[in-house]
Amino acid sequence: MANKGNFVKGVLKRKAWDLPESEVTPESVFKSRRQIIKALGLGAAGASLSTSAQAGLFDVFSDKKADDAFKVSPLTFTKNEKYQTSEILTPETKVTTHNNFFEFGTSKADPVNNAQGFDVEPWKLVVDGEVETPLTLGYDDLFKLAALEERTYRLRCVEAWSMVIPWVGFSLANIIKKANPTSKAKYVAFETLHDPSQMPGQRNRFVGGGIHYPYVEGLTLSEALNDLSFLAVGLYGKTLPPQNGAPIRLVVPWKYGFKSIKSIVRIRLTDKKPPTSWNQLASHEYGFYANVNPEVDHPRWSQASERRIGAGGLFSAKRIPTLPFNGYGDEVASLYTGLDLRKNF
Ligand SMILES: Nc1nc2c(c(=O)[nH]1)N[C@H]1C(S)=C(S)[C@@H](COP(=O)(O)O)O[C@H]1N2
Ligand SMILES: [Mo]
Repeated sequence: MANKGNFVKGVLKRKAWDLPESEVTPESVFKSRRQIIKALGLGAAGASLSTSAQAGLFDVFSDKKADDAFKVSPLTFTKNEKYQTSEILTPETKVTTHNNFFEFGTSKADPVNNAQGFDVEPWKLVVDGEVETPLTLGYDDLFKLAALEERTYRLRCVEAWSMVIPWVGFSLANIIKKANPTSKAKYVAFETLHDPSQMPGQRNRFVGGGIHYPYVEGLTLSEALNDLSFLAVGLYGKTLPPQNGAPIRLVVPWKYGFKSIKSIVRIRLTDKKPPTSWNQLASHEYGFYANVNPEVDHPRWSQASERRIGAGGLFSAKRIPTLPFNGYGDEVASLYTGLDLRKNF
């Protein structure tokens, strides 16, 4: 898909839709990612390889139905009335073309352009560690673990943009309870597929943004058992497109988006706090908790507001105030009583 000719062109002259991040996110965010690349000694090549989405399979400005092009199928589910919103949904074409999935490249258009060959069938998801009943689940099992429901959640990226997305899936608690945690279980560790043959970012540190793959994430057991913690197998009524984390991904709406790990192959219950990918890469910038918090700024930019992506994409996105716990404080604030959320960011 991405090819060298386009790559060279991309360095000199980007296509309109492949705007540099400096134009679509606060300048400081752009700098931070570049500084990480620089600190890793990846140099100019690292900064410019992110223009690999030059093939332009999907025009992020067009309103043509993106799902016609993706391998997705309709799902049967009920609407969970408790988790609906009067907010305007982010259009499906934006949800499926503006992505962070560094395994497929670091530009927002890279995942949609590079992930269409991603094979999710067969799939294997293992649930193990501190459990009485380890589980090994195949692709079809993922859709039968619990009755599928639709929930509309806000997704707030640490880069200060946000979306409103109707997910289809089930509470994470369902799968954890099926595995019967032992009394030692205190945390839940998650792991994304490691398959460099399918994921260009895992073959090449430039493309993958310097992350040490596989991408890993974690929650405390009480966070994981909170009803809001969700395993999504679909969005907008259909199975997940690869760029959104097919076939199964986590959605933790009160935390920054990087906690919502995609394409999960392992869920391991542990007695110790598990390592997490962004924290490993830059621990002073990305903590374990990563709760959305307008009062605790990222070291180099404010988290007090965010740009809500609507029909116009990032360019016309409205800036709105960021809410504590992304507006889910009633459900989750009690998980953190007695914890200093400035230190535990
Ligand atoms: N494995 C994996 N999971 C990931 C990421 C990633 O790069 N790799 N990016 C995270 C970030 S930073 C965000 S904001 C969300 C984006 O989800 P979306 O593309 O479905 O909107 O996925 C998260 N999950
Ligand atoms: Mo993010």
